[in-house]
Amino acid sequence: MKILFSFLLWIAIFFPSFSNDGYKLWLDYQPITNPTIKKDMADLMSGVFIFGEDPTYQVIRNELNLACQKMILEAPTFNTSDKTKAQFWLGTRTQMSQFLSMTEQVEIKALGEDGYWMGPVEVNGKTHYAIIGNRPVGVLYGVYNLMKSIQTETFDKSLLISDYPKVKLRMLNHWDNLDKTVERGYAGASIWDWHKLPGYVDPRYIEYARANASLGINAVSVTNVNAKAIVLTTDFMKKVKVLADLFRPYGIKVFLTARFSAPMEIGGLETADPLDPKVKDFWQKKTDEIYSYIPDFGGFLVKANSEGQPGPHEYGRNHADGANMLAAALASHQGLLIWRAFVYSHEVDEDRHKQANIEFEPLDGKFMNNVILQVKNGAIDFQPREPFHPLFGALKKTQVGMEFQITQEYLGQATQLVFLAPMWEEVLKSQTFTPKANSTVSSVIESPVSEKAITLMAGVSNIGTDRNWTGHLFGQANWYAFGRQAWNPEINSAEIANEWIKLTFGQNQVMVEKISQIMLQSHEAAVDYMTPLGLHHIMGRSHHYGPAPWVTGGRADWTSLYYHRADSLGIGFDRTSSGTDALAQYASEIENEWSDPHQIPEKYLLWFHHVPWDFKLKDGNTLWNGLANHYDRGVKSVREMQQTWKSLESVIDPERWDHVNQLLAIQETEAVWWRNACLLYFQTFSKLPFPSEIEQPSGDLEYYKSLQFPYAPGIKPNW
Ligand code: BDP
Repeated sequence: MKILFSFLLWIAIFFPSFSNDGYKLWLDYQPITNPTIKKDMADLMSGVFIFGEDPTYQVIRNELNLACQKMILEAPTFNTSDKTKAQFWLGTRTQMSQFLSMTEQVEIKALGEDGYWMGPVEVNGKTHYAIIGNRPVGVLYGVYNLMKSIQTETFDKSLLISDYPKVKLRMLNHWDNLDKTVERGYAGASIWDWHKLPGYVDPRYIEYARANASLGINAVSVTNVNAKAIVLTTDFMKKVKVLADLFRPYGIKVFLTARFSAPMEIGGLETADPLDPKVKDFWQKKTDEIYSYIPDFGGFLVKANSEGQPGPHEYGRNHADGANMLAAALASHQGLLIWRAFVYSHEVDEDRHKQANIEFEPLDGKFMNNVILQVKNGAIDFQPREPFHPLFGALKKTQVGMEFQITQEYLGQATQLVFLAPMWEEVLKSQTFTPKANSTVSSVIESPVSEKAITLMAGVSNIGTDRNWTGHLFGQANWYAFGRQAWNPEINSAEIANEWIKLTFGQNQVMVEKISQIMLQSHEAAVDYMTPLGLHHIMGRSHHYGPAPWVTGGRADWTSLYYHRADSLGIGFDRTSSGTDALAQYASEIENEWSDPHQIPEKYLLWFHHVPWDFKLKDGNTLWNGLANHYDRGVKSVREMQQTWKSLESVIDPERWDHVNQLLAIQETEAVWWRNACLLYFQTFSKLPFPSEIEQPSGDLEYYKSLQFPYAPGIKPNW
């Protein structure tokens, strides 16, 4: 056995370039080369004592087994009888209370349900290294943190570390259809095999649970928000139960999307009116039935009266009537009702930007306390850059949760490397100035509005059946970043990138710096070559792949023209008081500053202002030249990313290097396409020449306009 291990170690050290398809994500434990860390890990693992029994402790044992065999090429020794001899203790505060001082106990208790405390504990002259939580899942989170510190070679056994999540519900929203297609999914099919469930349990479900738990993600909604009523049938519940049972030891709760009209579709009723007693009864019975299968079921996620989905408006009721009726059915089970604020309608003659606030502000304070309003980061729709949604701050008595989109619907889908953490960080750090003078988006989502309120951050998943889970290998970094930011919305993007790179590619310092550089420049690059200076929603119709600022016809708020409003005088959407006045939905500090086209941060200029082509930008350029410069800069930035990646060929395994290298070449082509198509199109309005210092947009606008993408993934094909 020893010989085999030595052989494997030898191979691992001398052939780091073994093929790697990315399946193991950031949990691909590698042999530790740092002798001190290796010894410390070996010492710890030579005597592991877990206090008590719990299904989560079995997960911990499995993880330690796997990690040790990979990292130190030895199995851990679980000591089950004599804790005093064990080096490494794991358990909850109550299980270990007799060994902890009062101060330690108070400190650990304050870390809450999911927090953990780790470090040396001295008992009768012997030092044990301990990981302690208030619940077993806290211990599990501590174990993942320990593994991370060992893998990244930052472990220091003398340090006391404690941490806890700032947001209670850290949730993935899958937009997975029941036929295995994924709405806006770019990584293959849905990982949920509803046909083979409940009988067949795909081992991938466990890998999925591990990955989420390693980030602290503790909730998943498994079905598309454009929901089907069949999800609420008994047969389906039996399938979901299998997932819920599997995920429970990993601390993950399951949610389902509820179709508002289900009482009619599967309940035989003639109405879905939320105030109708028969409708209430339908939902109560359905909810009770789900809880009979899944006692810790999380609750429902609902998209209603948006993009054609049914909702309370059909019956003259408002969103609070709809949400509260479902919340009442869940309340006795401690379930949550997550209601989406992504509502807009083309029948309403109002700027789409304003519609959610118009609907929800009058309802502030009217929701039950187990309702969370899930608000997208911006008021339009997951654009490459959006100012924060004005509902953050505007609602004071309603719990609002964040919805980010991890899948890159508008950000290059699976052919582009765009690290989203900087974009999310920008939103989270935005000052809202309300409800408190020093409020930010992150403080709003971290603060419960009442004693019982639950805080939430949700991310629309980018996961599919591709071997590497996310289509583009760097999509994994976005899944990772979402988990880290949901745990701690204050964390900075560079730190997340650094962790992910080390866990994914290893410790080579030069490589870490170079990849980090690529990741941290990638979002700004994408904004530059797609939608600089506040442009938005100018992508291809329906599939949203590639540039199409010319889209017009049909429903106005699904066209590009509606958003960029280019004409012979200038470009941009006037949302000031002389336009739609969407700015009035923000705090006066923001409204005042942003109403002035010379004061608003330039990145939001065309989002809120229609300005002339010769408008002077801060750097002295005209708007037209500035726009051209941004588009061109975006392309150049991608070329830089490409060159940096090429320089890493010798230090990254060929399979992953080549995968990313090929995709960066596509990204470069797509960036050039974006720049050319947009500039040639906007030039038909500005009638101005391109600045001489940029690479001149080439190609023919009519050609760009004629391009069709029948194979674009993520939506149901219409052929
Ligand atoms: C948009 C997507 C659409 C989703 C919708 C939503 O294009 O497919 O159904 O958001 O969030 O971004 O409900």
